[in-house]
Amino acid sequence: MKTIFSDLHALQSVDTEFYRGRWVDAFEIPRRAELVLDEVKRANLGPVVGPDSFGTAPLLAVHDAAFLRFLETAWEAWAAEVGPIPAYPNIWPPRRTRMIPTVRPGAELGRYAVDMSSPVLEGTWKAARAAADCALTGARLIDGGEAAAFALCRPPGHHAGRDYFGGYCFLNNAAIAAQAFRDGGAARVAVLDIDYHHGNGTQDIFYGRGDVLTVSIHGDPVQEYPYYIGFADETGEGEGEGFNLNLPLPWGADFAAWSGALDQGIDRIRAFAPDRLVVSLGVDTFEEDPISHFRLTGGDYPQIGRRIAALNLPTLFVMEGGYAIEAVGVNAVNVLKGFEAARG
Ligand code: OKP
Ligand code: ZN
Repeated sequence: MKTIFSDLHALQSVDTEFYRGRWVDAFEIPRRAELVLDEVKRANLGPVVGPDSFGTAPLLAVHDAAFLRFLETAWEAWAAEVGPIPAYPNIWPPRRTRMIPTVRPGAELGRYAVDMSSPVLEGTWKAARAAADCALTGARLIDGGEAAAFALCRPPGHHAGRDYFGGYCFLNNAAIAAQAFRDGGAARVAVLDIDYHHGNGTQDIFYGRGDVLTVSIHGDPVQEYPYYIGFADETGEGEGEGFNLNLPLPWGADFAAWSGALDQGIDRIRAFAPDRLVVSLGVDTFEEDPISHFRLTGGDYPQIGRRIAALNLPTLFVMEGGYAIEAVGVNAVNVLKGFEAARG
């Protein structure tokens, strides 16, 4: 399969992140994407191509217009008031406030950010746009007849909602691609999120819709980021009732437990009979991941790819998390190799 990759990801780069009250070495770093790319090449997965430019229309199909304007202009406004340093919020709107726009960059950051893990930098908008373009290019390749594609997106996307960013995510690459599939004529699209963390942004974006099924296997929000969402009883609302499936697992879950959840997710997707599948591919389920608590081992990843391949759907893989730096490339590419091996 083809891999879609842009060097512009490297514009999103910080040395440190605020983690449990301390500034520590950043986990979500450019080297992650470089190592995945190296492994794509080493393993001969297929050609690596750059993204096409899609403009803002496909972003507006998923995200709020004022939110996108904010992301595009936040750095400039912050740098003018504060100086050329990473833009972090340190205030958030309390509950039950009216969301009246302000002219202060710090206040606008707090309006749209859900946490402090995703600073807005000079190149953030460019990097996030390039990642979304990678996902959209993958969707275009599949609409053009390719059986599968790998959008090597960075920054990741699945924590970004219609009008919020956080968890290292700015634009929801997987949701943007899923919506592009719909707009390209697919009647039903499924998103399978196998990142360790709940795909809260993706769930939220499609929560009221029956045309996009969202399935996520993740650390139980009672214990794990994003904490306030991702519980098993969140099944969708209105026309979307029954079209969101959360499969939370406790810390320490091994492949036996995880793979039972994958079976449930795959059964639900098969019953939905979608025209296209988007896989939010995180490999932070790995036992050595520094911020996660599942116990998958390296040998499990090809098997995941084989099981996804059995759905026999045109499949777009979209890179999300994975922070065990020495393993992120091998584990991600092993999912794709397992998929390819099963498809023949
Ligand atoms: C992004 B993706 C955990 C701190 C969490 C943000 C995690 C974002 C993960 N104690 N910080 O889903 O891999
Ligand atoms: Zn994750």
